[in-house]
Amino acid sequence: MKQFKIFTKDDAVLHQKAALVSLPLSEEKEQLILDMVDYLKCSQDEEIAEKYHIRPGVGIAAPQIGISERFFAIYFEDNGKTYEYGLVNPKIISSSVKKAYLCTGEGCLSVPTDVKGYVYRYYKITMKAYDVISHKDVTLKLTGYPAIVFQHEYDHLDGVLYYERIDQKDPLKEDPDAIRIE
Ligand code: K2U
Ligand code: NI
Repeated sequence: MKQFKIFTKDDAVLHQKAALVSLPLSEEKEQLILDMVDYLKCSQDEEIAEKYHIRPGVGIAAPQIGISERFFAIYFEDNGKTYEYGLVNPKIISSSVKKAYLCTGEGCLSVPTDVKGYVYRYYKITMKAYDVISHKDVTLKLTGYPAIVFQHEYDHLDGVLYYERIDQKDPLKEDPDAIRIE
């Protein structure tokens, strides 16, 4: 497993708008993104995570490893489906009016201390990107938890951290029109 230095909210790279990646990808960059996917897989294995002292993650974006470019890795299972992607220059091309939030709130590998509060995001998104895993341009229609995860990573490319989306005056405010994801 390639070990990465995880940059934190105190590092400027987490607060910048990342640059588009020139395509076609170099072999090195392709391998780096594959290593990021592998890192996520390893982070979800308790033994490996303990051995390397890494926090579990379902996604990791380039700025979090100190690279201000527009790509992120995804790896998680949800409702029997595996989401394994290395997305380059992702773009949200449509989104629902309906919002959703995780009832547990969110966390972040780059934010050592969790910030309590609901993070309202689009319930549904359509995202276009080049995917390193399939070596294809993909159009992903995402709903619910998967949509939340991809938006969290997409935010990193724009220098936005999840706690910036929490209502500081009323962090646990329940929007009755939003879908609460358990
Ligand atoms: O970007 C990151 O820091 C990775 C986050 C992604 C995340 C997405 C949606 C909501 C919260 C966080 C980490 O995966 S946070 C840790 C984690 C691990 C397993 C499941 C959920 C969250
Ligand atoms: Ni994060």
